[in-house]
Amino acid sequence: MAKKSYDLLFKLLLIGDSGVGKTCILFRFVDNTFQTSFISTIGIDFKIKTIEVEGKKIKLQIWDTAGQERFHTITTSYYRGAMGIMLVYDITSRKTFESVSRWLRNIDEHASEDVERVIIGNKKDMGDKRQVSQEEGDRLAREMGIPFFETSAKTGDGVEAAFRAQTELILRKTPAAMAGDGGGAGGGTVRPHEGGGGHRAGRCC
Ligand SMILES: Nc1nc2c(ncn2[C@@H]2O[C@H](COP(=O)(O)OP(=O)(O)O)[C@@H](O)[C@H]2O)c(=O)[nH]1
Ligand SMILES: [Mg+2]
Repeated sequence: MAKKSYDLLFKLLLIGDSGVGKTCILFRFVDNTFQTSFISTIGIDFKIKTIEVEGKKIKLQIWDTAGQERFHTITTSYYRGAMGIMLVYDITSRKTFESVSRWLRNIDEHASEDVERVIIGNKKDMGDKRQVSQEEGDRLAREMGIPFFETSAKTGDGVEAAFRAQTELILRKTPAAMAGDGGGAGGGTVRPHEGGGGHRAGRCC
């Protein structure tokens, strides 16, 4: 039988105000392309990219909103099964930065309790229009205990690093039996929060 082309499958989500560049980040990461126009109406569900982290082939299924964020109608169904959330704001729009705490509350309400979060300040290529300093982003993220990255979907700067960090966070708490060499069937969706093995990877006993 053909060998599975990946070891683990992680479901990630992009979230944040409309126009911050979520869809562009996804296209940059997966297809290495950039669109200058709004593409939020395409209504894609998710894109797939497999990356290798710590010797494991990890298939990332990355979900993008179909514009529901404009109407604040992101609910439990969007968050279901998510293991990681990339919360994006736009460094050229203070309003979108101020929304971050609201999105964090939304995540608390609707997502799994132990979902891994990363905060992203996007459009760092637009330094001349910057309204939120890197220090401010850093401070907020540190207060919340969440990793922080500035990115540019336009140049690609920081995008890969943010997804890698997110993936490593999830991998770290994946039960050792699933993440280990030759572990199980070598695939399937891993939901650490359903594993009942506590937070950190269970190299227990
Ligand atoms: N200069 C610059 N523009 C960006 C960047 N990311 C997105 N944009 C632009 O911002 C607008 C909104 O992007 P989009 O991905 O549709 O935002 P979404 O609503 O969060 O999905 C589009 O015009 C993009 O071209 C970036 O990193 N740099
Ligand atoms: Mg979009």
